[in-house]
Amino acid sequence: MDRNAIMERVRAQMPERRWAHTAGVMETAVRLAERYGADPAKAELAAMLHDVAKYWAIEAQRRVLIESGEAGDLLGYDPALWHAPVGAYVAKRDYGVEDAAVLDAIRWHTSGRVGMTKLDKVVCLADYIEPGRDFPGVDRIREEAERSLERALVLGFDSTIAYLIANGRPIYPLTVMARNDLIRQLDKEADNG
Ligand code: DGI
Ligand code: FE
Ligand code: FE
Repeated sequence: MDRNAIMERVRAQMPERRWAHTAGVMETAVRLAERYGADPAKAELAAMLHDVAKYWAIEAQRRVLIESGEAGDLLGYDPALWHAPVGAYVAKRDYGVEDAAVLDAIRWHTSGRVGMTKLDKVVCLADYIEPGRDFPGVDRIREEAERSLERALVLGFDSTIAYLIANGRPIYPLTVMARNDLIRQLDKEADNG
């Protein structure tokens, strides 16, 4: 499938406001990729498909996770996390995306992971700061995104973790590990610089 065919089909899958979010993530991911040296075409494709499974019924998502072998420890955590790996699976199966780097950026866009690639970071951060986003602290993350991809993403994870704590929700441990890993990278950079 070519770019426009994928775009139209993704759009038809979701309510118009989620498409507006997706379009915002695409635009922001391209800009961040150009700014920080990731592949803009891959960033756009990953952004286009990142929430493709967001509106699937939870039971359908559970089934895909189990059948695809992508479940890992996710079934024990918030179903809001599931659409990311389900999206990667669907991007490959239904949209013919073969690029492993693009599929990874989709797979890890919600939780993050240890050893996030530049592309993973760009898509994950774009998801936090696309123009339609409005949550406490988003402008500070947008400002930081002009200076440091990693520092901005740490702020993004901080806001999610703080929100989960404020609401008495469990935290998926990989999100904490992803945040710690980014801080480790920043500390190492500071030592070398
Ligand atoms: O799909 P989006 O709404 O665009 O954004 P997303 O893919 O970042 O989904 C985030 C949702 O997942 C958000 O409502 C918070 C929820 N969530 C629940 N537990 C965790 C979590 N997100 C992260 N990163 N880590 C968690 O432990
Ligand atoms: Fe998402
Ligand atoms: Fe999103």
